[in-house]
Amino acid sequence: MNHSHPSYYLVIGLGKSGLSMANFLHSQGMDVVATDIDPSKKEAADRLSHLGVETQIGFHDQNTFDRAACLVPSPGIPLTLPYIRDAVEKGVPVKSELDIFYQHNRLPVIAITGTNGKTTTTSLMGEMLKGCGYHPFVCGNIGTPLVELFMTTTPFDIVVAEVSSFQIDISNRFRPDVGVLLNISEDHLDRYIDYSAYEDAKWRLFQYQTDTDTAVINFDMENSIHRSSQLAATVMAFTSGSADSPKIHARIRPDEIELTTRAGLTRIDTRPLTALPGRHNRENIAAALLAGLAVNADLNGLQTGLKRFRPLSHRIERVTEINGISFFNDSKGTNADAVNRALQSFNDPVILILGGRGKGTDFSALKEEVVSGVKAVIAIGETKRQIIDTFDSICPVKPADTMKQAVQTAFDSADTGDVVLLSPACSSFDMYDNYICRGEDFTRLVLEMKKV
Ligand code: UMA
Repeated sequence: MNHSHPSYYLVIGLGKSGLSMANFLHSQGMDVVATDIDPSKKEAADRLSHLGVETQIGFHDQNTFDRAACLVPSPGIPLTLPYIRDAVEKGVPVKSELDIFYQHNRLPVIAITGTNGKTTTTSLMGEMLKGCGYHPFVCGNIGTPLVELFMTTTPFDIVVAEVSSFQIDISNRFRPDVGVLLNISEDHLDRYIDYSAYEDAKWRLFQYQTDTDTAVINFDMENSIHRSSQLAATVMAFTSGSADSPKIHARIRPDEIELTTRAGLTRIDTRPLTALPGRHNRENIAAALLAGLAVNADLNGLQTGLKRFRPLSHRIERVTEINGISFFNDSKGTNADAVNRALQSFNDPVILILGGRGKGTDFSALKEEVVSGVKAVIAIGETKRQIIDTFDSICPVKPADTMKQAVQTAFDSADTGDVVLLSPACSSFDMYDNYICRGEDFTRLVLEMKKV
């Protein structure tokens, strides 16, 4: 290292988030060093080197961590990484992506979190705001790093950010004008000590809000009414159940959402919204409507955007039909709750392709839905053994070594009228680069099989 004075920001990880961050900090005139443990990140690093950013690729050097003025880890990198832990012990501060964004941002921000539905709700929120004439910058965990806002010339007027617990976890300032918490269920238990630590991370979204901000909260979550009473922000809640509180502004019914606005009660018929089926989607819609009202968006405009919205790929996405068997790609279903929600969307028998890299998830949370609607489970990936052990006594479980074999076995196990569903309850990293590659591979294999 040439840096004799600890004046540089050390960006750790050169995935999507780190690469944008390194570019942004450099554009702000900061001295930046970027490091990634993966040697294949050399190409990305070369582009930074051309700008004058020093890079360390294929290794991490403790000395570089210890001498930094500040560490900026990518969201996927935990603070327990020994290089980070050691540097922090020596007094090196950590700055989060969210805090750096917050420090430079001047636009109103709607930040959306939750275990499931946050990507759908974020993109729906964007579409609804467009329906009102806004120009939203839709960003965050959904795929566009937040700081990209500062490197574009497009005149956006509001930010809609999907934020993960990983991002919230290490932030000490981030204060959204509107924070949305959709739901919390078991996930990422490979990163958190226990479920309650994960829950706390999600609730931290509201930590720095004041009484001029709004917190949109699902009151069906355990302890949510009590937790909400301790927040500084104005709470606007929604419920699908029988929760009772003056803070409830949206009640979700089987075919409609009852919305309480300043103008009184409005009923929104959800039956024509076939792109957003199921109770979980009605919850996502209710949350987005409340967040829109919190920024004073026009209800008619929000509904115009809602009607225009088209579902995202890899989320219970219909691929095709072969011999009367329907194939659905739900590669984004990376935890048990998401898979339960997907299974609840079908009335026909399901052949479920399950497995991948485990995240400490307990598959037995799926047992009830598997008993009631699954004809066979096809087990793939590193969690194959665990899946066989969990379901063998209640349903036929067939192991497959590749996605191709899984698709073929699922097809062979299905009859006309059945559904083949890829909804793995696991991350994809044992077989693919990410859930998108997994979903694309599944789709490709199904379409190839159709040709045959
Ligand atoms: N790395 C190191 N050292 C380590 C470990 C990793 O250098 O010890 C490097 C890896 O080699 C890799 C980089 O760190 O090059 C990866 O960083 P990352 O995992 O943060 O991935 P990014 O590509 O920056 O993507 C992140 C989010 N990823 C995670 O939170 C895991 C993306 O969310 C997000 O879209 C993107 O920033 C833009 O903001 C993805 C995700 O899976 C979709 N999120 C989780 C979820 O939705 O459940 C939270």
